Amino acid sequence: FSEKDVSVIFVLGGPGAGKGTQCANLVRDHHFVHLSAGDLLRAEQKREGSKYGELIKHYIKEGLIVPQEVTVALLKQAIQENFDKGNKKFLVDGFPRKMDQAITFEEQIVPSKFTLFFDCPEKVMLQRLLERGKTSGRTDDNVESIKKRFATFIDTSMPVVKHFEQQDKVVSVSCDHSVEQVYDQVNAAIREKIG
Ligand code: UP5
Ligand code: MG
Repeated sequence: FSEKDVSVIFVLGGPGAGKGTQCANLVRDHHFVHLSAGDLLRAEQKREGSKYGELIKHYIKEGLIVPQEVTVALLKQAIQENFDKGNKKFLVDGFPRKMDQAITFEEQIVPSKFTLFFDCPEKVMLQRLLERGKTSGRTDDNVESIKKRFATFIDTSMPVVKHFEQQDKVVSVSCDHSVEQVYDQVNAAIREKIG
């Protein structure tokens, strides 16, 4: 895709920072297509006949990053399908969370416009995830998996945020506030960058 045809905003931030919640607000008000890499992986894991089901299940429970070939292919397919229906604006949520994915996506699909980064203290994220875990049914919303997700985020995903910061392509939002207060910041960032 060319950057003229397709706008991609990466949405990054720790586990439970509120990426999905704020993306839903942006879909409502700005008509983005919301593609959560985690949701795409969970759907692929459940898909009958998927050869990656067991692999995805293991990586998610362990808080590890699924090999990029799987995730990039799922995203590429989802972008193509939505593009064919006339959609041009995409929020890519929870991706890229490893340097190799960032480079592959921008080379093989399209360069990102910018990254919306959700900055959130670990103890706030922990509390949110444990609360959600009571009803989410997610295999990774338990203390052991959450700790592993935090470690992967710091070691593997923060370098991606730093990489885009060096290109001056990151807008940070502070997330230890109500959903509405966070959305005010998100909305301001989108208006400024996209209009
Ligand atoms: N909540 C949200 N905002 C709030 C606020 N301001 N105040 C109070 N409560 C707030 O929110 C989490 C919870 O907090 C919800 O209950 C919400 O109501 C509340 P949510 O919006 O769901 O946060 P989000 O940042 O989306 O959290 P999520 O758990 O989805 O983040 P992760 O990044 O951990 O999960 P994801 O689904 O992206 O990835 C899961 C796994 O998939 C990864 O660990 C990894 O194993 C794998 N993966 C890959 O391998 N590769 C990828 O590219 C992507 C994922
Ligand atoms: Mg999410």
